[in-house]
Order: sequence, then C-alpha cells, then structure tokens
Amino acid sequence: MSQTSLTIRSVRARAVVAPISRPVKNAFGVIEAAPLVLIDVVTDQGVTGHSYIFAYAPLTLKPLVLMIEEIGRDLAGKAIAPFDLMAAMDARFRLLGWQGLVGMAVSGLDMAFWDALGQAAGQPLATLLGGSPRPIRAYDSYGVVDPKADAGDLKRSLDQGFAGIKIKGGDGDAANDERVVKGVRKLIGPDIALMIDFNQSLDPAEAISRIERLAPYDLHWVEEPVAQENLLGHARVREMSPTPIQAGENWWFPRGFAEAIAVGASDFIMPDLMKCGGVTGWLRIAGQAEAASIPMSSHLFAEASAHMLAVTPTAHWLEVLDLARAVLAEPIRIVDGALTARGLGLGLNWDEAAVKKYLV
Ligand code: SMN
Ligand code: MG
Repeated sequence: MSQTSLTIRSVRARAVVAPISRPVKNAFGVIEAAPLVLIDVVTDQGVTGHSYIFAYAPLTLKPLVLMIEEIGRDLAGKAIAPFDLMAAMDARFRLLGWQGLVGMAVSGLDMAFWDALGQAAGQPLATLLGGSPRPIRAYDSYGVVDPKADAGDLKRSLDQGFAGIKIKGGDGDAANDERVVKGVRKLIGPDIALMIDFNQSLDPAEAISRIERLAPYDLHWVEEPVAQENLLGHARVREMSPTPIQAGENWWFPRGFAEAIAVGASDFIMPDLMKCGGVTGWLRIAGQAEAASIPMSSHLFAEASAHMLAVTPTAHWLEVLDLARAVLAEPIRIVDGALTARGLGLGLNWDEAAVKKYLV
C-alpha cells in the first residue's frame, strides 16, 4: 500500500450555465438553467479532485470562481487532509464568518479534497468512509407544478420508479396550494410520498393555517415553511403541524444544525453539501442526526449525496434535481426509484466538450 499523501498543487474553478431538463419555479422566481462552478483540485501526485457547487444565479459565479481559486492559492503545498484543511479555513474565515459565498466555496473545496482521496485510494467515497455504495431511495423534485399541464412529466417520474414527488407551494394563495396538492395527489395515488416545499415564503401563522388545510392530502413532509434563520418559528409551526416539518438546505455547517436541533426546529433534516461544510460537515451532522434520531435526507448534489447517505445512519430520502447532468461524463441513473453511488471518489468527471459549450 502506498504511503504517499496527496499535496495540493493548484485549484481551478470554472463557471458554466448548464441547461436543465425542466425549469424550477419556486415562490420567488424561476431557475431556467443551472449556474454552476466546477472545481478541480490538482495534486502533485497526478490525481485531480472534482466537485461542483450551485451558484443560484449568474451574479454569484464570478465572485465564487475568484474566491475558490484564491483560497486554493493559499492552500497550495498543503497535504489533502480534509479535517486539517477545514480547521485551517475555519481559522482563516473566523472573523469574516462563512455564511454565504465563503461557506459555499469552502464546502465545494472540501468535496473536491475528499474526491481526490477516494481516487487516490481507488475507492468510491462511500467505501473510503467506512460504508459501501447501496441504492438510496430517491424522490423526484419539481418546482411549482400544474396538475394538468405537468401530468405527463409526473407520470414519467412514477414510471421511473420514484416513490416520492416533491412540489413547490407558496407561489400563490392557500386555495391555489390546495388545488395543486389535491390534483397531484389524485394523479399519483395514495401510495407515493408527496412533499411540499414552501422555500421560506410564509410567516408562522400563515404556515400553520396552510399546513392544516393540506392535511387531508397526506403530505410526507412540509419543507421550509418559514425563513430558514427563524428557528423558533420553525419550532412553533412544527408544534402545531399534523405533518412532519423538513428543513436544513439553508443551515450552515454543523453548528447551524446543532442550534436547529436544540430548539426542535424540524422533524427531519436535509443538509446541502454546499452549505453544510462539504463531506466533512456532513459527517458531523450525520452524527448529530443519529444521536437525536432524526431522519436525514439530501439537498441537490445527487451524485455526492448518494455516497454520503450510504454512510448516514438515519438516511431517509435522496433528492433528485438534476442540475449538473449536461456537464457530467456519467450523469446519474435512477434504477427502481433509487440512486447508487458510483465511481472512485465522488465519481464526478466533466464532459469537457459540454463544459466548453456552456462556459461563461
Ligand atoms: C431548491 C433550492 C435551490 C434550487 C432548486 C431547488 C429547493 C429544493 O429548495 O428543496 O430542492
Ligand atoms: Mg427546498
């Protein structure tokens, strides 16, 4: 067995705007294409670690690219020991704070570090972390839908074997939410898990009343009913809600989860690898979820999340919202409604011709 550790030679970040198969409309707007930053961590040993992050909007692409490459210059020459590198980045950004673009850059780098370690070990990341790749139950994640206009797409999701469907609410009034939920429930039948995501659009009183109104449609969870930082508001809604509350895609790093769990903000949690501190952050959150018996799902980043959920004791659902398909050499493949982690490391390789096409 080789004893050589990997050292960082350089970091490259590239911005793309990748087409997606269907636009994602939420309570605040529409995502028509995916602004992504593709990260490559080049090592002295010839291995290159890959990851990507989602910039939400083209506006944040350039600052993220600059920040990731600048942090990379700082780390050049250091060994790829992700826990140590996380501690170094924590120290560097302590005064600035890492909620926001800095946290996204740090998390993206952490994912690429782990990817490099997996490749160097010749193992899938799930295996390197002490588990093994296995099929993770997945749900198909939609934006705002219309039960009539989107009936064909929804049926296709069921044909692919998805046992869960998530739709968005909060883009209209309570009557509209009910019309949509009722229509989708009728279309997919009683046995498919149906989730609704309010994307932080309600206040606690309105959330409580809307959730009550939707109770007859047997929702599997209600996601982010109120502002993500309103942890007590989440807890208040949860206390009154007949339906489990889900949140976490906008909570930052392990401490963000510790604070949310401490006040009972949510029944379920769903960290986003790009906001929770990457693989390193996820591992520490999975430990919290296990200790508190909280089912844990993923947010976006299906390829990497399939590795992480395979080593998460309370693994619940994997979200499929396929943002990176257009730039990946081996996009995800859903089999019987589940995704199995693939590849060495995270299994991310760029389709360079596509990257060139969508580069901005
Ligand atoms: C979401 C967030 C960001 C981009 C797309 C979708 C959403 C989800 O909140 O849960 O998928
Ligand atoms: Mg969400």
